Amino acid sequence: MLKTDYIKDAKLKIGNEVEIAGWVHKFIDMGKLKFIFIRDRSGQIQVIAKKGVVSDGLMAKIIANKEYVVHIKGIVKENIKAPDGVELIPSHYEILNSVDEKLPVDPTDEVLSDLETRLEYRYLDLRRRKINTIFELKSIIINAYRRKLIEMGFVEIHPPVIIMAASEGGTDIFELKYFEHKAYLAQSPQLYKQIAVIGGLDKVFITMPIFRAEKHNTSTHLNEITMLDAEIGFANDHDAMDVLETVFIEMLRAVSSKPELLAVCGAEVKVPQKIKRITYTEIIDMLKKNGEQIEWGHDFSKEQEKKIFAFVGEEAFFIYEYPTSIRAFYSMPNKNNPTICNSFDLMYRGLEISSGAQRIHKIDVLEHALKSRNLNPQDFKFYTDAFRFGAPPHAGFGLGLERITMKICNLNNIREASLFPRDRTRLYP
Ligand code: AMO
Repeated sequence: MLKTDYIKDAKLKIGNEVEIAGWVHKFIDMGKLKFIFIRDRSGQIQVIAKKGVVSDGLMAKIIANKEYVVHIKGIVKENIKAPDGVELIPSHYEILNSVDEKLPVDPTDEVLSDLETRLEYRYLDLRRRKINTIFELKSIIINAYRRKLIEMGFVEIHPPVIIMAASEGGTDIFELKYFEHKAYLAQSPQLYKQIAVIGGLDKVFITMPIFRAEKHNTSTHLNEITMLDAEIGFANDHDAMDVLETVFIEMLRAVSSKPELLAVCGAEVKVPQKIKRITYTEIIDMLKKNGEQIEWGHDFSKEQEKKIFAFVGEEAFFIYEYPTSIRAFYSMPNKNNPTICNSFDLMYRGLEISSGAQRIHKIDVLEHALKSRNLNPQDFKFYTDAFRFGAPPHAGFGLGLERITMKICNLNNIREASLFPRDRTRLYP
């Protein structure tokens, strides 16, 4: 390795020799004294640009070009005037790589660029502390999800991404050529996680990329996301909400244990003990009482979701028992009132971050549900056949990782929560 320590750790080793490697963040010329600030993923350190170690020629290059890649060996010293009271006295200074052109995006945050330019040069944007922290937090979120479900006895499975039938219905699906057949990119692992449960795996979870060919560009939609799914055998919608509640609280707890990372994003996270459950019908009544124009049976607009958040007054809550007509075909109609189904959404900070349901497990009800949505049961034969040989009642949910990350990190646009976002116009880089 070219370094003994990350800069954050090197700063704790007062009096010791360390080796660090990173980028030239900035340069300060105070006449006799010159300082170079070196940055890596963990932070920055002030390095004295000592004559003899840093030649005049080298120094001129560094002054002219931020973002040179350097390797420095030296002793860590206390200096109350330096940031964090620490600086590095170098004994060896080596340039590992240079910068060819003027930087199109400034990793030091001195000059801010618009989102489109930042995404174009993501490798430079990512060097910014806030931006790489978003992805550190995203990694903590997905790992908390995985860890908690494994602890609860779930098995991680890996369904296909190339599929032959739309898992969420006919629209919004990317078509592709699969040798001499027509195939699609998965909109979700829905049908496969259900088949896995019917197959006896009982409690399964998935983390995978999924694709939605939605044409509209919004600040909360992407065309490729990472979906976190779970499916549970011998369970109903309330059992699935119980699991989602446990795992979501665990995800919030995991990020709240890193306040220093949240602070970089200007974010704070409160961890609830319980998550309130409110029916769709109660929400409609609440909206109407507050003068909103909405009829029972309609889905909420993004604006209405924000208003609901204000009326309910909780950061996280479930809305359940949606009208059957606005939910996916596999959602189980309620046995006392089939116009509603045993489905739910999890709302967080005014945005739907997850949806789920108890599934239809009776073949006749399932075929009827497909036909009533103008879907051909023959196209779903690989799936519907599984229900003829002893399918247990089951339920589950899917969470959008980018939406959770966006809300936790206080981001205005979901693209910020995707390393290389795919939207209506962006397929590159
Ligand atoms: P649904 O289609 O509601 O449900 O998706 C579940 C969650 O995935 C996220 N999501 C998106 N995020 C960003 N951009 C998009 N275009 C996008 N589409 C979906 C959201 C959403 O809540 N199979 C069911 C889940 C289940 O019932 O188990 C499903 O896919 O956070």
